[in-house]
Amino acid sequence: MTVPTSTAAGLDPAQIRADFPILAEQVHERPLVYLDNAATSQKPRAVIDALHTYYETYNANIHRGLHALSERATAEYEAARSHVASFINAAHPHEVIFTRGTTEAINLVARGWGDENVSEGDEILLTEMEHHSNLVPWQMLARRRGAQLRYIPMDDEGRIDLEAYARMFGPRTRLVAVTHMSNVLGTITPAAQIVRIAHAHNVPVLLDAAQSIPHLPVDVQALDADFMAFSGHKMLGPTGIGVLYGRESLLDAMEPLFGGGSMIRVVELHQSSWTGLPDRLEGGTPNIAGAIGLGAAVNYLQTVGMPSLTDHEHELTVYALDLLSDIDGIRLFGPPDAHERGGVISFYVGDVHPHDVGTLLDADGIAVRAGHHCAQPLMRKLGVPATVRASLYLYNTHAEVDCLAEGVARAKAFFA
Ligand code: 7TS
Repeated sequence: MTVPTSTAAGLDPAQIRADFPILAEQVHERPLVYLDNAATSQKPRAVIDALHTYYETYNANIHRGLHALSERATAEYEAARSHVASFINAAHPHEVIFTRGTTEAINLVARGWGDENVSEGDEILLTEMEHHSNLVPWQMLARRRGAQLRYIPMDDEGRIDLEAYARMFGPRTRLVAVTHMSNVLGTITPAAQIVRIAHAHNVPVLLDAAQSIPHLPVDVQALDADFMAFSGHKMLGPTGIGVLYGRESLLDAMEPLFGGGSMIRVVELHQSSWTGLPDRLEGGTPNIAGAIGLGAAVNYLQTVGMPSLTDHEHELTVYALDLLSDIDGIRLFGPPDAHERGGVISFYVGDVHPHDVGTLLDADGIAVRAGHHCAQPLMRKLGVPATVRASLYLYNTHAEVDCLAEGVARAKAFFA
């Protein structure tokens, strides 16, 4: 693996960029400026190599064969689980359940925990800034079980009103499910306080950590979170692999969603019994290559050092907010103070439709996302149909932020 540079003065993006082959690509004959990291991140060579090596040298199914390749594949798959567990400081590797991504992880909890623990008249607390994948599974659960969804008051910049939140708890409150970082506003939520207040009422908390784990040091034990969901592809890993972290006692009590191979102890014709964690919740052949790739991604992030990655992104966010706010007629969403947020920057320029801004930026080789970002209720709250969203990661540079600001100013002038 190529060792990235990380010094006390911070990481060196030039050195980091050399590890990401795609960043040397041209788009529309212009150097690629990739600012769509909240949708998915690019992959370092260490991750691409881990996938190659698996398929080229030890591809086999896991936990089954008694042959050498299967033993190696099993060892690497389980090593990846241990890397992820130590990355988030889980108490045990078996508290890390591999899923397809955040969406599957949240659905697993809504079915496997929700169907067992939520009944008619019970309440689930959410926010209006959730990604659809931390909203629709709870709507489905509420419909199945006759439960109610209640929304924690927050301002337009995604700051949760903790006092109002604390007053929402009652005998019917069963779960709090909130994002740890908004994929539209960039707001970092006060997760530890949210958990502390919920636990005072014996209510568990699920954190949607899809946008936080790739960008912030996260310690599940310090946060005392009960469930946490995240996706490998947003943190330098492959698509099709993600994680449900769960406290052992909660995972143990959960019903499996997928019955099949690997998750059983004994199968009879009319009944079966389940095996223990983590296999019980991972029925069927998993994404072996994906998990191994995610393990390599986590190693890469640890070598860079999450604190220096966070510092670099913070510096770029301050710079980007500063440059963009100088553009006439721009409306920037999310907290203006970069200390309250990560590097996800949504905006609207004058009367120009976000899709038009996105198309013009693309012509300059700049990749951003324009749309509702799978957060339609939040768009409604903000009073816009869509936003343009630039999202930063460890390999982005000040020069790329300059390109973005110049591109947005040009788009504004073009449509004036
Ligand atoms: N939760 C949050 C906060 C997200 O940002 C996303 C994906 C998900 C859940 C779902 O993750 P998945 O990997 O299961 O799809 N967010 C985005 C986005 O903002 N643009 O594209 C995907």
